[in-house]
Amino acid sequence: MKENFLWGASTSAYQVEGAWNEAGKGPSVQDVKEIPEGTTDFKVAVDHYHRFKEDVQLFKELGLKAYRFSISWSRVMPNGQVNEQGIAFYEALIDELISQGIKPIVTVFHFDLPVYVEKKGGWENRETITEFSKYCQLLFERFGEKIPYWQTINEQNVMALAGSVIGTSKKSMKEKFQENHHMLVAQALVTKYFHEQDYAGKIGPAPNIASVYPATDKPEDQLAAFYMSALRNWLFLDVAVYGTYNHNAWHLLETIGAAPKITKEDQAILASGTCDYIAINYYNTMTVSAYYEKENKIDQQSGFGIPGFFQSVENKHLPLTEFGWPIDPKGFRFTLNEIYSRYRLPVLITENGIGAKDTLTIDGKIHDKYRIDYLQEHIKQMELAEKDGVEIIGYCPWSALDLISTHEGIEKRYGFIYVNRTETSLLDLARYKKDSFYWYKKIIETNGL
Ligand code: BGP
Repeated sequence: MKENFLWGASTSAYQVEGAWNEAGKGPSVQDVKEIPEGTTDFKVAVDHYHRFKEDVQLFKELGLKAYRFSISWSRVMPNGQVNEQGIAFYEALIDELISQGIKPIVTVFHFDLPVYVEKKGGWENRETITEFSKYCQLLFERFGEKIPYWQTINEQNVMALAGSVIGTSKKSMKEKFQENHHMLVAQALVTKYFHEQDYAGKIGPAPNIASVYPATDKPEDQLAAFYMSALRNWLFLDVAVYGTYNHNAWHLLETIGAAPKITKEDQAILASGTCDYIAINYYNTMTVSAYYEKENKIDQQSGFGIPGFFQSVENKHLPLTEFGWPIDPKGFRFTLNEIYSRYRLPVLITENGIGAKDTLTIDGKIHDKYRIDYLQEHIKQMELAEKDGVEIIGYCPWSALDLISTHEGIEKRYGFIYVNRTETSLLDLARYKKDSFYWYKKIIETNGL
């Protein structure tokens, strides 16, 4: 990859930190949501809040050039007021990273709306736009000089399309797309503010983008793929990059009665706060046919159907992970190219990885060859995408260390670093380097070679 490429790794606040009610932190929707039976909650997570120095040491040994994490809104503004102890935690983390030569990459909002905001109606209430702006202004003021890349909102498209699974919203499509609209306005407002203040860093959205394949060569399947992509991918990036709704996505939303109410003023705001770069999370592609009636199993990566437009189908050419997500490295190259040819903005990969049930051996090893294979194939395709001409800033796989999966507990592990705990017992929370740790270290040292 090109010089100064940001080989990194990612996490999010509620999935690693723990200390869910310490040092003035208020609850977020993730702390109070119903969790699936048999999986752990987020109260201790992997105790990164107390062990961040040890973790940053391991990141340094791994050779990370960048670490992408999120800030917990309910830790720094638990009830609308600043919690200086929360700010102090992130300040210490950021300074520790910088002192070890690791660039801090920050996501402002990753699925964890504070409960005090949710109680007032959450994103359905327009006042949340103001609350979010206050929160972002605080972060920019305190950390604006130290962060080279900011992401406004993680996987806003997943919140709109699979909110019930990840615990962010259980409402109807109509209500969710109204919430979504308010988030888009909030994102544009803070982006505009960030630019006006002339901070040194760059700011962008972080949706989960997946190219969509037609199930067959039938023209109606082609159109189905086009429409799913408009709704799942381009709606979010068109607003972030061009400041306007994608007209196909809008037509679909109107047809199913889910188009949000938007004002002239909103339109002007969207146009005035467009992004500097695009961050994306990529796990796999989607495959769809023309619509037929079918029950949909929804999670972040499963498909879904919209009557009259498209229906997700299985892609029999793709193997599945242990947790049933398709594996499609070539789709990664295709997705990166699709994004770049539409928007011509640099792309930062903020998530990519494989969830698996790792085993800690008696001598403290984790032989995660499946993870090495998965990441290696994706890196190869990313390098081909770069050769195709896509401008890529960095690659931050999910996840730097093991963390609690949003809806499948600790047993679905993603990290380079193993954390010794189970769903039901915290054990000693000790850190162990997986085989993938040593492999990724070499990848970084040789700049991908
Ligand atoms: C993305 C989220 C992450 C993470 C990842 C893996 O949707 O941004 O927070 O959870 O998916 O998902 P899961 O934990 O469900 O396997």
